[in-house]
Amino acid sequence: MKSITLNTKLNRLIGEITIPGDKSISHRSVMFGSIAHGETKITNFLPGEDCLSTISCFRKLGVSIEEEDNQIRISGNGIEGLKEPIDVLDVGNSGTTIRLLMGILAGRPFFSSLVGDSSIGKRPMTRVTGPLAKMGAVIDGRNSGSYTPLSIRGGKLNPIQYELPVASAQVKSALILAGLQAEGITQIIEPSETRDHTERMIRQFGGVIDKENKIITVKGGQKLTGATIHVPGDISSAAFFLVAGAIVPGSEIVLKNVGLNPTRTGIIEVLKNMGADLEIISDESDSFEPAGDLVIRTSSLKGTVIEGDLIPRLIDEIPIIALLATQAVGKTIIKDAEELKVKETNRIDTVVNELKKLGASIEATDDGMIINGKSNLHGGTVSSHGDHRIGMMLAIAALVSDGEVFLENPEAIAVSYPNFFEHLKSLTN
Ligand code: SPQ
Repeated sequence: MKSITLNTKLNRLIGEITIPGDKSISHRSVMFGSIAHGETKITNFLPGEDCLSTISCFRKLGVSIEEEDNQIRISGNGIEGLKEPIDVLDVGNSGTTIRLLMGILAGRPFFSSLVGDSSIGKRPMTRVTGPLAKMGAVIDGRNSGSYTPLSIRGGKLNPIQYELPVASAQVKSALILAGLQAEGITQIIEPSETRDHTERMIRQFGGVIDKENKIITVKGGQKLTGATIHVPGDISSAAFFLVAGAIVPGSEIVLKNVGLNPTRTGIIEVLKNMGADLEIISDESDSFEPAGDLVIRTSSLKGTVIEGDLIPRLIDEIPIIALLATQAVGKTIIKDAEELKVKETNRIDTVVNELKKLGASIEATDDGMIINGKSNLHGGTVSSHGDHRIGMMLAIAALVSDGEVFLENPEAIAVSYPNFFEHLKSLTN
């Protein structure tokens, strides 16, 4: 699919959708199932391309993984059961796969090599390879180990006390996974709290990890045991329909099974601050990853400021929040979000350039963007630039644009939301 013509201005979106499994949690469930002893059963797994890359890498490491619909069964032989791969490990488009996998491979006494697509080739890896090398892993790669292709010869690891220079759940998780294999106690200090799925997953697999005041402590040599994991829906996927429901006139959308982990719910706070009519209608907060059902209705919106500790809690939602801000009255300022520059694309530049093509009043800043609303968007030709979140944001933008919107490279959306267009269509019938 090279390009598609998207729905143009719609009167309303009505209906109910069940949000597919969380990408971050799906990755981690396969990783932990693969390094634990015994059987792991995963339900509501996200069959997005990124998570399938994780499965393919662990199969190459000798793990038996069966897939049927959205259910996965893993027969784990412990982390010491992983085998030297005879082939390169291809992570596709997935930053989570490569960075977390490096944390695991750093402690394994064998050689492996990692590659990914052209977007992965531009994403910085020193943030992970640097501290892992300090722990004792031998890592090399293009530009002195900064970029893929990368090679790792793992082995005995020393524990580390490490203050993260950027708020990144991927770096934190890679160091936790390496720390689980080190001889002693590893401590990681976060500048701002990031998603804590790795920490929750360790406990679910019978391990111990402590967290106090942004300091995470993990002991090496723990034995993890296979578990049953139910993956809640991905709030980052739900975000596209939350925004669609808020900005398409006359809408009411019920979103079932949305993950409500507090380290991920920044989008809910922003929508509420901007005046959205959003309600949590049921909430299962006692499960290992909280989830619930939400309803969103159209309302008038006002600009806001998004900054500081809130940024890591909604980092992947910023492209769709930028669209939301074009439909709000007044100025929205997004700052402290430099990390957007090193995602699947430079998401500051891509969001600003693509939304400008549809008539938005939006400017890039060094660490974010400034949006002036409310704008009447018009048709045009836009591109996902191979970035799933940009593709979905533009598909939602088309719903409030006058005139046809042509989206180039829509296939990128399958990275995290393979049935996105089916869900969108079901709300327009
Ligand atoms: O996996 P990948 O490609 O890095 O995916 C993205 C996304 O938009 O889906 C980022 F581009 O999400 C990251 C997120 O930005 C997933 C993630 C995780 O599962 O740990 C953490 C965040 O990245 P980081 O660099 O802040 O740790």
